[in-house]
Amino acid sequence: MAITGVMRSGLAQIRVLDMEESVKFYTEIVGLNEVCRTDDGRVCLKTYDEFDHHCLTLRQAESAGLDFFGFKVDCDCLLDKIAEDAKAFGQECEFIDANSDQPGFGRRLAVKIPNGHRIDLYADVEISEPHPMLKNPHIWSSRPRGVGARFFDHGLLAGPNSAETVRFFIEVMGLSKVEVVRMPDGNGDIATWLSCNTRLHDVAVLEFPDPGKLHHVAFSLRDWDEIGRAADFMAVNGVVIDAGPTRHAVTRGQTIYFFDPSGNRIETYAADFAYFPDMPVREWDFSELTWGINYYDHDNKIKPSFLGVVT
Ligand code: M3P
Ligand code: FE
Repeated sequence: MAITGVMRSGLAQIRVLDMEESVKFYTEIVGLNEVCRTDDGRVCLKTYDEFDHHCLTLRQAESAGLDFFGFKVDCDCLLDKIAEDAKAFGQECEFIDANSDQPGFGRRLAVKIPNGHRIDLYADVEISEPHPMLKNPHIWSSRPRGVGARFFDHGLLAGPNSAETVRFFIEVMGLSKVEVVRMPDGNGDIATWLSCNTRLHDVAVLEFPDPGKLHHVAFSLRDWDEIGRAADFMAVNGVVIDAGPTRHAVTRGQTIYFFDPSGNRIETYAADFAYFPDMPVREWDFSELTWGINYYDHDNKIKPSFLGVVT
């Protein structure tokens, strides 16, 4: 399958309260590598298995949360087309200069989407060290640290106007709807999972009263074995786990949710089936959501923090 157009989600900038404590968490616990720091103090990080310059930028601020969520497109020329389509859809957008706040990135198109989030689109990204070996490649050049996050995987964006947000992702950005959870009254969807490649999802959208809220950013692990080892590592190191290790029946992903020191929720996630755009949409009734989220929960209870805490 040729993956063209919008290729994958691959960048998030999140706000943290204490930079040094956060860098320690993301490097030693999550296992990201620090790539660079900007003049204004942002820290750029990447997983050990990525080529792109970085996938996570930390910005120190007074409150935690998500500044923007980014997608890589296959050609810089597509940014102009998406800008036109986004404006026609009724969304504000602006271009951000190459190599400005995100070192190693070409120009970006920042679009405000209907749920109050900002989506950045970019095409040109430099390769940074360390990256996967290219010549007679070993599986890694130095042993992954911490839980060993492999790759940027997805984000769950909470906010109002989910239906319009999903329509934007599909009509302007070309994503496909993979799975939905219906509203309690069956009118519309409370949550939608969307993909632009063969991943289960690149982004998910959750209906929530406050705009621009982050439920979580997820990094992939390979399988249940890595999820289990990650849970052990988190427990030994006193990481605050919000949910898991468990499996979602929605997406079938194996998962742990945990909090960074600023209260941003992070997920380590291992998907177990590939998505293709000719697959029909899988649909959940709201009444089945407890086991949809936590497959092994027979008490039909979800921790209130899991659905209530966002940053
Ligand atoms: C995931 C996922 C909620 C469901 C979350 C699901 C918050 O994070 O990766 O499939 O209802
Ligand atoms: Fe997730």
